[in-house]
Amino acid sequence: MKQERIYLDNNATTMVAPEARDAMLPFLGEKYGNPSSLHAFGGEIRHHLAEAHDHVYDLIDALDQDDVVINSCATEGNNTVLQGVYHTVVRNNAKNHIITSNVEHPSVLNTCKFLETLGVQVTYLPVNKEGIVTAEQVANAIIDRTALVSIMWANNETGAVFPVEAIAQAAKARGVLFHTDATQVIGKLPVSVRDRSIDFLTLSGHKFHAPKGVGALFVKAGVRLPPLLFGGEQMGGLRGGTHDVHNMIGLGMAALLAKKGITDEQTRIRALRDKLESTVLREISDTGVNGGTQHRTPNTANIWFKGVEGEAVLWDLNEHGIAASTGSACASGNEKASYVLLALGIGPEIAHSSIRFSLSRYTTEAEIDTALETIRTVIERLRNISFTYKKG
Ligand code: 7TS
Repeated sequence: MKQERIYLDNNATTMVAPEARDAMLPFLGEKYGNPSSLHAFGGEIRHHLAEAHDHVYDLIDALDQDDVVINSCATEGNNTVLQGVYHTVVRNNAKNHIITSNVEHPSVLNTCKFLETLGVQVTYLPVNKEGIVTAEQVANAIIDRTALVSIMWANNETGAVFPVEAIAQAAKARGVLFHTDATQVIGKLPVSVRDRSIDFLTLSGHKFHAPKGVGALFVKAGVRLPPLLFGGEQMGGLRGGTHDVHNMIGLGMAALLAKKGITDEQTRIRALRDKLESTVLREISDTGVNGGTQHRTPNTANIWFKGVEGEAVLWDLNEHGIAASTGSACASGNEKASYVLLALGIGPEIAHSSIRFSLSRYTTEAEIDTALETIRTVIERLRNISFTYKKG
């Protein structure tokens, strides 16, 4: 009998929504025109793309005058913003300081490290125990030379939600550009750029049931940002390259579904996450939650299990058909504790014993019940064979 598989790694990627897949199929078949062509083959595509594009505007509450550039992923968006600001502001105005946090995704951190080699000074603000930086921290770090503040809206490992609106206001008050990597909040909590304090926002479609390989970058009306990819006039000249038509259609449908589900669906997901977390904490001794629980994306639980190796837990869970994730990154063959968890002030042992469970609209209560039973069995087994684990 084929084992049932349970997917609890939705912060890594999500299943493509069947509605998005169905919407895309004609564009992998008879509707193959290039939307930049003047003839009817192009015309019919333009019409569909405009509709899909509108759904992405709606999802983040952008104005018609704003630019929403459809690109390949959040990594591309984050690079476009950081490298673009370097070219427009840092090089031209001698403002050579960028503020970010120490728990950003590598697409922000590694781009910042690269900019440091070009002479940019970067402040990596430390997060507090809750896993966030405050607007006050950001305000205090701004200096006359600050060109950009780049702070994520929600963290991928802990789900911690940053006070982005307040941080954006703090940057705006000092005339500093503000960027947020909203990859992990889109589709999970309402997102709006309507109050005009956010200059750039990046997102990735595959985190909310669009296909992989498509994302978006919001650029507020009136803000100048050069393209990362120079080419034709696609995306108003902000990103060259023939439109990725089927992926854009998938993104549009996923955006429409995400906007619709933001309340009811997310309430259900939150209840399932809370059930998973509270049952683990109640029924398995020596466990705890990493980061604050108050301001968190509704789908994420990052739990430590004293005395076990996260990798071993993952492996055992996988053997039982359950997919989750450790917070740890595997760098050049060395198992390193997650830099995000260490940044919260958690010791390496606890960080190494941590597992991220992330749910989605397709997660069922029956799956959570099965997962709970398996987690119990796996942790018990690993602790029984552990030389070091002592209850208490
Ligand atoms: N920003 C954040 C906050 C992310 O979580 C990720 C992916 C990215 C950017 C990059 O997205 P991409 O589509 O360009 O790759 N985060 C994760 C994760 O947590 N596990 O796998 C990928």
